[in-house]
Amino acid sequence: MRLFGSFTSPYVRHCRIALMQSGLDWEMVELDIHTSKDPGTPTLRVPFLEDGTLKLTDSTPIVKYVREKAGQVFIPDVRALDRYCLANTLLDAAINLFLLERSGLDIESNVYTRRQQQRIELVLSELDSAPLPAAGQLNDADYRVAVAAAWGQFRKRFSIASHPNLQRLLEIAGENSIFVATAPPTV
Ligand SMILES: N[C@@H](CCC(=O)N[C@@H](CS)C(=O)NCC(=O)O)C(=O)O
Repeated sequence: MRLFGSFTSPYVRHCRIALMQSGLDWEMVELDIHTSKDPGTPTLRVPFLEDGTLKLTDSTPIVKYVREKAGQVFIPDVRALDRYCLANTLLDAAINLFLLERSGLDIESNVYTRRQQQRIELVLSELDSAPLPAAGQLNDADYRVAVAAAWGQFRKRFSIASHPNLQRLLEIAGENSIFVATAPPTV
């Protein structure tokens, strides 16, 4: 099984966590989606996964596929699934602003990008109000929130200084060696 992506992407990180925890045979194929001429995915995004003839183009089916192939479960609880989706909304908005700013857009002077910023702050507050997992008991909603919060700090796209539960979640996730091993490179 081959996972295509970058070591800085939070979506790829979550897939790598699931794969490293699965015991399955897999390899990572590093891909810079912004410079690759023919990346091999219609989304023009990473991650994507190939397993024989199966091709998956989004981190959610990838994590679900890996968990189930390894005999594990992927978010059976609807409230946890909603939290997972909120973390995706946070990431999508923050990555969108990151890429728009990098492409030269003044994100302060545009009505939609200001709405994206507001969305980030509201979702952070909502995620901060959720109960915390016990150490060693993270589910895929917890991992998704943790990789999102960590990516926001890594790229300095949002602050969690006023969100103590999110800070604590990162501490709990930081006790997991695979979460630590998949952290984005600092150089
Ligand atoms: N819904 C997708 C989002 C993936 C995504 O946004 N990936 C980013 C990297 S973190 C990307 O490839 N962005 C390139 C672009 O938007 O052009 C997933 O969950 O896999």
